[in-house]
Amino acid sequence: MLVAITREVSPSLGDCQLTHVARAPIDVTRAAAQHRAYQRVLASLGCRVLTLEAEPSMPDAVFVEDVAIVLDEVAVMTRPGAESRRGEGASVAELLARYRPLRRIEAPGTIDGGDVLRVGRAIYVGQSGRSNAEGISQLQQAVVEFGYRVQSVPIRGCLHLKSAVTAVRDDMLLLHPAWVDPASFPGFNIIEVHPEEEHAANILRIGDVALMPACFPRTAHRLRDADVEVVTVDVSELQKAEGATTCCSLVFEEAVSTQC
Ligand code: CIR
Repeated sequence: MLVAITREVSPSLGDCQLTHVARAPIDVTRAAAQHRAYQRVLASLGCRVLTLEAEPSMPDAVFVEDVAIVLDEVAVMTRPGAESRRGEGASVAELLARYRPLRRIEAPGTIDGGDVLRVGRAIYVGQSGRSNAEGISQLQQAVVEFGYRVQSVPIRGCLHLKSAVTAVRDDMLLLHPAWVDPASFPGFNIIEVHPEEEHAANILRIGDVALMPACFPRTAHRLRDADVEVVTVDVSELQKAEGATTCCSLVFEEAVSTQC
């Protein structure tokens, strides 16, 4: 069974961090309705959706992906690059501790979960404004015993690595070449986002399904042409906060067999 940890939209979402997106008024009521629809889609795709209470004093707390990296064997609590986001992890850690042993990124390390792309035993981490070399090194030390290879990847012009690239399947990536070099991912089949849909690379993979924002039909078409099942959800208000589909959940297998 898949579990999806989510958190209700904060009433202060309009005061969110923004780096590469111009500030526009956010309709928080509409954002909350879109978030509930997102949760319903996760449930329809087989996830048991857990919902943490909103954090009124933490505008970005709905973006739970950034505060933890959940692997089969362990969860690593991050130390987000934006100071305003460092309090978001406590309640997520409390919940995650029921499912995984926890490790932590410590100061001066920083990592945002949005920079972490896991494909099989490979973990790619974006060298972004949010994730520094010390954080990436600590992540490497936290997971090496489980056989993961951590590799840092340069990005440009976007917030996180997963703004630029996500995995559609274990052998296939959806990628925006202006933000990350496809050569960083040798051996993968690469689908590029449609040039007029530069924010379209962030898909949430649930089994064989790619969940993506509804506003990127031409990239969705490219995925369907590659035989990928695409489900869409309208997250337009969350996109104004520089979020998309991966950022609003932490999805993982509830129980992991440790038997060979
Ligand atoms: C931030 O700048 O931290 C938030 N406004 C958006 C975070 C989105 N996170 C993600 O895509 N993983």
